[in-house]
Amino acid sequence: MREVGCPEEDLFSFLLTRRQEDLGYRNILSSMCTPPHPVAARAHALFLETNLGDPGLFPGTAALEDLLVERLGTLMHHPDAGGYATSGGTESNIQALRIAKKQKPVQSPNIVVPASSHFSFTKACDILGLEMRTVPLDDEFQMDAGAVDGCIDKNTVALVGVAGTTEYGVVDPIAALSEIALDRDVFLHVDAAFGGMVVPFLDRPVPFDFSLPGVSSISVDPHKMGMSTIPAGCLLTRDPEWFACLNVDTPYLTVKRECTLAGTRPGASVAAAFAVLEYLGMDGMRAVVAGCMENTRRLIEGMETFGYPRAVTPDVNVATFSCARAPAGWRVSTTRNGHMRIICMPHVTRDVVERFLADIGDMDA
Ligand code: 0PR
Repeated sequence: MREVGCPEEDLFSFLLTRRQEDLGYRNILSSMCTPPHPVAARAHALFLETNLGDPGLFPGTAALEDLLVERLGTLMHHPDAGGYATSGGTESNIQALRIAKKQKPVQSPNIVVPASSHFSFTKACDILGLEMRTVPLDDEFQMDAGAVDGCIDKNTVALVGVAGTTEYGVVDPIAALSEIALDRDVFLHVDAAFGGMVVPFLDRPVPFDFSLPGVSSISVDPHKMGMSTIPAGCLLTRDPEWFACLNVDTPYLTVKRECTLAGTRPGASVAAAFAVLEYLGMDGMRAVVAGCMENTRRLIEGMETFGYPRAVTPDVNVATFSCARAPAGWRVSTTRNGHMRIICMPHVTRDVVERFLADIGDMDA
């Protein structure tokens, strides 16, 4: 550290220089994040110093967290769901598996996940000492439900399905997984970190949530399609009591027990997440999602006109192509199978899609 502090103007000019090295979202087609909605930024600023790790000091902010859980639970067809605001999909997935593992104490616990599952499950298995059993995908990049039953045994503590896969944007056959989970009496966690804020707003939503009786818990991230500030995730459980198994004693705090993974937790991004839902309502979210889906369709159609076929028709706003190279200046990502991957987030407007397609056309010319 410096012996004597830096003048504020010098400091901020240094910070600004670094900030200007960041890429603007303008040409980023590879991210599941997006600039926060203006009401999210405004709410965030209002709650900067709040800490949900000691909720008795911030009862107003804690009440907002409860409201966020109630809103998201309702969206997932279970207004009485338990839940709390996490730092994102990774923490939600870890915590869901912690609950599942505690509910079924066995010698060598395993979980059954689709080959498409996010790498946060690899972290979770490492931390929790779980064996990860991977189920292959079908031609549509969905978990092959027919192969699930054979992977489950007496040591299986959880089955995982993904609603809106990270790489191909498809929803696993959650209804079939729900049946299997009930039949085999296994905890079913649905990773809807991305799709949880998309699928409920589609014209014809595929069932993936608590409306399916076998679904035990759901991850859903406001900091992705919920246009909140970072970090804002949420873990929801069918039974609020399930969180009790994670409780540790916190004798000197305003609350005497805590089930969260993090101690100190931001209230700002939770207020931001709530603000967006409240401000837009179902109607506003449907409009945002309809726009993203329309842009996804236009992008796919445009790419195919240039001879770059889609890898799959996605259920959410993730488009993938057989296309080896992106035009200069654009950030796209590449899936493990080598497909170009573009996420049509709210900042990827129709105008952005048309500019990208024009550049693809020029590249071929
Ligand atoms: N589950 C799913 C289905 C996800 O897609 C992700 C992240 C997670 C869990 C983990 O969520 P957190 O990152 O919030 O812990 N999906 C994105 C990905 O890995 C995250 C991301 C976002 C990556 C923006 C890059 C980026 O620029 O692609």
